[in-house]
Amino acid sequence: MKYILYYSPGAASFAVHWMLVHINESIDAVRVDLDSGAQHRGEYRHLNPMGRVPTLIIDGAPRGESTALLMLLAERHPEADLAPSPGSADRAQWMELMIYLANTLLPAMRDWFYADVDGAGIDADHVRSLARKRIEEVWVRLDNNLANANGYLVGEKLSTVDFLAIMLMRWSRDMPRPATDWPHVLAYVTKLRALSSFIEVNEKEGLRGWNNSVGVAIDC
Ligand SMILES: N[C@@H](CCC(=O)N[C@@H](CS)C(=O)NCC(=O)O)C(=O)O
Repeated sequence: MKYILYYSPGAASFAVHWMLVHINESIDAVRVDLDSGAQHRGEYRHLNPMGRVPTLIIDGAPRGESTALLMLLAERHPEADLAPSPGSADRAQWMELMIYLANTLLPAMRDWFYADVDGAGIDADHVRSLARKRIEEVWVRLDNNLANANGYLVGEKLSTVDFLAIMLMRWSRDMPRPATDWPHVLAYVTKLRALSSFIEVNEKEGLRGWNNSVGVAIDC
């Protein structure tokens, strides 16, 4: 049964969309207009009670949470080899980084972008200030990891961690210190943005900027 992905360009759905493009899965992609609040209305709220993207319909059932979806897709498509197999040397690091990004970076990003909406507006600057600190701590850690790596965050090859990390690094592009301020992160981003699947998913989502030929952000 074909996957149906509910997405918004460049949003938390991006990593899932990229992985599906990368493994050549033919999907139905349905755009959710976040600006008009479509995520909080009607049928979509039945699919995703929190009113967020992504939602991926898998065998007829709606599933959410980008990190979980990446892990699930890796399990469903072992031939794509996008997660170290259980018991392998790299498995522990893969799990640790997937959870670290989901637990630490994603919530801090949410705070950075949604401080005014999710909390009391009066506290928003303080929330953003703490979020920025947490986010930059992650870039420091990943930069250190990448200094001793071979171009990928886990082992010697592409994995779901890279889809997730690149999506989150992209989100930082208009922050006071984007992830690409860190030299090993910059080299890593440059390498992964050259992947044909990255270029293709950007085209499919209509994203401009933050690629190796332009490097300047235009869209959200
Ligand atoms: N933890 C969730 C975060 C999802 C999320 O916050 N998505 C944002 C877009 S990046 C969203 O749907 N925002 C719409 C809203 O909150 O109204 C995941 O990783 O899937």
